[in-house]
Amino acid sequence: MTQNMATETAFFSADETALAERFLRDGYVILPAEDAAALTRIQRAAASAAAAHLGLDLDDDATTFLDTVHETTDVAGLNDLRLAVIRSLLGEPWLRPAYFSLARGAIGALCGNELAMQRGMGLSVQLPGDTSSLLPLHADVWDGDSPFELVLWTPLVDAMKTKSMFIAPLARDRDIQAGMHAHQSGSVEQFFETIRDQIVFLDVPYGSVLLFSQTLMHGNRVNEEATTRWSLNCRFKSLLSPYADKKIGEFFEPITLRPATRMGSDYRLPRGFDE
Ligand SMILES: O=C(O)CCC(=O)C(=O)O
Ligand SMILES: [Fe+2]
Repeated sequence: MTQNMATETAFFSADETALAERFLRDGYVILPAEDAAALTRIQRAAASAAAAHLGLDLDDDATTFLDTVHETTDVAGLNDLRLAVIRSLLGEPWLRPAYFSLARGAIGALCGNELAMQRGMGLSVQLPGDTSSLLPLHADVWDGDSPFELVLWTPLVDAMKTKSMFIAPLARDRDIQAGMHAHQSGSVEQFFETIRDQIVFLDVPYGSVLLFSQTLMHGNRVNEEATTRWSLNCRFKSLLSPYADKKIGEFFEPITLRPATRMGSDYRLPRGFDE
């Protein structure tokens, strides 16, 4: 292992090595968005779509508009609002490249530079006190995702405490998952109570992004802060790493296929060589 680390260090830049060490220690990293203009554009597009859906005007302050959307919508209207906004965002051809640009360098360092990106994207909107749109503790890998995926999670407003998501840091997660079978008869909520003191809520201010491995247990709770949470999530993986249920061409799409891989995939040995 020590030998390996030394060899790896010789091939990686100091920045890449430092980032890799943080990721391998915690299972996640929180970083400033690499392309601030792209984040502003995405936030503005989300707020504009929400304002249009609600029949409201949007002034210059998209952050305040999103933070206070619970003043103009209720739980009954929430899912329609969420769907209207994500449809509008995904209808913009610039959206997915802009989203990738928020963490292109970090994804490259942690995952590789020949990538598949989720075709869709998730949007969470959590009104203060809303109990109806919660994602209980889970790891996506339990439900058909590949363990090789990295999730890029981007808040469009400050996401602090219960307004954010929680995660079981890597140092705790693997032990907890190893002992989980003992809790199989109870509910997820009961299980959550047993590990409550081992999870952390991730403070991710607007302007930053979170990259995490969805093999770590994570989820959210009732937002007990005074303002509404808005966040996007999208999965990336090294193009040629193993897939689970979510396949290339359906759920994932190659975004940075390199010419040598394209040529190699298309190559067929002349007849006779493989017989
Ligand atoms: O946004 C959240 O609270 C949870 C997100 C999540 O589960 C995911 O992106 O896999
Ligand atoms: Fe998840």
